[in-house]
Amino acid sequence: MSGPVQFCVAISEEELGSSAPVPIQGGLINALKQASELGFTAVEMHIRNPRQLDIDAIADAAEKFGISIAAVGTGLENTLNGLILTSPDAQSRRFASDRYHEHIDLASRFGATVFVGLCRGSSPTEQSRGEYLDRLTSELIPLADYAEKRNVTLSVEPIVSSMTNLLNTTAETLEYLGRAGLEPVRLLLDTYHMYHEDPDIIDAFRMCKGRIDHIHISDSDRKYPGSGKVDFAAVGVCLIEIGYDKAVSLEITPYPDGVTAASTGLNWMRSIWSECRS
Ligand code: LER
Ligand code: MN
Repeated sequence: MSGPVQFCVAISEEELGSSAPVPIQGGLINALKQASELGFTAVEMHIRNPRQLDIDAIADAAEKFGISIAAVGTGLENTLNGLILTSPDAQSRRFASDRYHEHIDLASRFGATVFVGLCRGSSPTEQSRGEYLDRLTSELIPLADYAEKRNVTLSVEPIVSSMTNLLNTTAETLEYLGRAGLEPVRLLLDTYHMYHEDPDIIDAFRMCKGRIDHIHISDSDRKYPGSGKVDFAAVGVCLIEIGYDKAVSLEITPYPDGVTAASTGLNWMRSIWSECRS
């Protein structure tokens, strides 16, 4: 039987808009306060550039509001800054890798996991997918080693094929992580991507037992759980069954507004976890 999960929510420094799956946007310090007041026990910070942040102020705020920082999200480094770990250009890869070192340093302050999501980029053709995945492996091995020495994990997220053609299903991502040197790398599973790519979400969670470091909760429409087609009651039962005891994090659009989305999602998560346990 697993321990209690942490109820977590995505927050950002930037105003990202209504289509971004981050419910509490526009200032990390204020977001920490708001997330704590809403009843979350953890946050994941979506970071555009670690160097632009006052890390001491963030650490102080997290302590003051009694909330932990479970994860560092790097997707904005791709969507806003164009970072690509698999770029054919060595200098671009170097730049992306250097930035990942900074994210790992930031995460080490909080014992957080660092996501590998959209920064993996996409292969321009089907034929070059293998070459791109090989480059991803070459970048991840030293990063995972650097992270491990700092008590940080890297979590690779399977992502829907409309956003990338590298690692879409949970099964192929798990198989990819079987490559030599990637043993310390973990999984971030997101119910939105799983709904669209996996033949069966529950089977997908089960096959990853013991290797999942973080979970994104998001319905099939990227809104709060209960708004779409994902069977979250079954997800809750499965996560308890496989002993998952880390963060379940709302990575959802701020619909109809951020606070309503976050609190509706939190109520859903609370009811599912308490019902599954009773
Ligand atoms: C990032 O965690 C993610 O799920 C992607 O869809 C980027 O938004
Ligand atoms: Mn996600």
